[in-house]
Amino acid sequence: MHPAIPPELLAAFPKDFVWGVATSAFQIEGAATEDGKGPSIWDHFCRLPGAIADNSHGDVACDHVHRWQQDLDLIASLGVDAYRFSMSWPRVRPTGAGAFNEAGLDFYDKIVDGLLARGIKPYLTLNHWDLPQALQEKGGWAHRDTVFRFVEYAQAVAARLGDRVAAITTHNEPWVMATLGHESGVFAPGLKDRAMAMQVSHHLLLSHGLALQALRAQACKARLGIVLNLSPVGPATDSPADQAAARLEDGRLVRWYMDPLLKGTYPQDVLDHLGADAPQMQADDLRDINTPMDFLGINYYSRAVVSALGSWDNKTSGLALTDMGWEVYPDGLTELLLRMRSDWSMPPLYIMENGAAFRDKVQDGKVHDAARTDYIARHVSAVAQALQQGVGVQGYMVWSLLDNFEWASGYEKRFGIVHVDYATQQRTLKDSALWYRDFLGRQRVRPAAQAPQAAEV
Ligand code: IFM
Repeated sequence: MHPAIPPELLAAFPKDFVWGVATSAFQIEGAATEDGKGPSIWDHFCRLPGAIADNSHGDVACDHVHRWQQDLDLIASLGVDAYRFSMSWPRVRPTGAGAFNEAGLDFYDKIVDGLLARGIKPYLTLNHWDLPQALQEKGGWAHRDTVFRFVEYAQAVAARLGDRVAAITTHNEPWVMATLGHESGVFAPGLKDRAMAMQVSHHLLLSHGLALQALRAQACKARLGIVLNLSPVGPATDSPADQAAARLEDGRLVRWYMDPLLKGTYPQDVLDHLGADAPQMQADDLRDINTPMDFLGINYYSRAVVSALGSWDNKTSGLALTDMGWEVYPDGLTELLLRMRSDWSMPPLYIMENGAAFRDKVQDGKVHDAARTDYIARHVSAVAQALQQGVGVQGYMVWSLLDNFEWASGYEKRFGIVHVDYATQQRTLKDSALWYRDFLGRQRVRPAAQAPQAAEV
C-alpha cells in the first residue's frame, strides 16, 4: 500500500515544479586518486583513527566515476526533472590553487551532457565539504585566502559548465562545515575551536557572495544560490532557561546564516554571546555576503529541541526515529517554510535535500522500505501545505539517489532510495524509488490547475 497524499495537496504543486534526486561527490564517486585528483580533507580525515564509525573511507564509495552512465540511466528511469550533484574541488583543481585538472573538468562535462541528453536538468554544487587537503594545510576555511581560491574555482567551473547547468550552488550546509568540522570536530577537518569555527562560517559566506558576483560578471547563465541545513528550533520545556537556550541555538543554526545572506547583518544576540569568538571581518564583507541570490536551497531532515541542561532525549517525544536517531517530523518543514517567508524577504526556495536513513534488507531482489516511502510522502505533503499558504517553493530533491558514504557514520547508514551492495556495486531500486517514480508519473499527467479525481494510492 502506497502512502496517500490527499488530492487537494497534490494540486498545490505547479506544473513546472522541479522534482529531483541528490547526491554529493565524496559520498558516491570513489576513484580517490585517479586521473589527477588530489586528496581532500575527507580523504585525510577518514584515515584518522576512530574518525569514521566503520573505519571506512571514500576510495571506492559507489564507484560512480566508473559507473556514471549506468547511474544516469537509473536517474532517468525515475522520471525526475533534476539531478543535484556536487563537484569534487580537488578532482578539478588538485591542490586548490595552481593548475586545473582537465581530466576532472572533463568528467563533469560528461555528467552534464549525459544528464541533458536524458532530459534531466543539472543542479551543480561547488562545495559539498571536500576541500583540497593542500588548502587545509595552509589554514583551510579559517584562512581568508581560501575565499579567493574558491572564487577562482567557481569561475573556472562556470566558464566550463555554466552554459548548460540549470543552477549552481556555492556551498552545501556551511553550518556543518563550520560547526561540526571546526567546533565539535566530528567531521573533517576535525578541529575543536569555536572562534575558528565562526571565522570559517564567515569565510564560507563571504566566498559565496564573492563567487556570485564573479559568476554574474562573467555572464553565467545558471541560477545562483546556496544551500543551508535548517530546522525549526524549540525549547524542551517552557522554562525561561530552555527558551533562552533554544533562541540562541536558533541564532547559531538559522539566523547566523539567514540574516547576513538576506539582510546583510549578523544577529546581535549571537555576536554578544560569542564575544571574543566572533569572526574578524573587513568593511565590505557583510555587503558582499548580502549579494542577491536567485534561489535559496534548504535541506530539512528534522526539528531541533533544545534544553538548557545540554541534551534532550528525543525518545521521550513519542515520534518515530530514523536510523540516525532523528525524529520524523514533517510538520517542521511546513513550519520552517512559513517562517522563512515571514522573517526574511525570500528568493524562490528549493528543498535541496530531504530523506531518511533506515535499516534496509534486500529480500528476493526487493527492498521494502515502507518507513522511507512514508517519510518522503509526508514531507512532500508538508511542502504542499506551505505552497497552499503561498510560500514560493519551486523544487524538491530526495536525499539520496544512492546509499552512500554517510560521513562519520561510514556506510552503516543508508539514505538511498536505491540500494547499493558495496561488495558487487549492484544497484537495486527500493520500494521508495518505485513509489517516487510512480508518484512523479502521476504528477505529470495531472491536468494543469485541476485537482486529481482520486486519492493518490
Ligand atoms: O548525507 C548528508 C549530506 O551530505 C548533507 N546533508 C545531510 C545528509 C544526511 O546526513
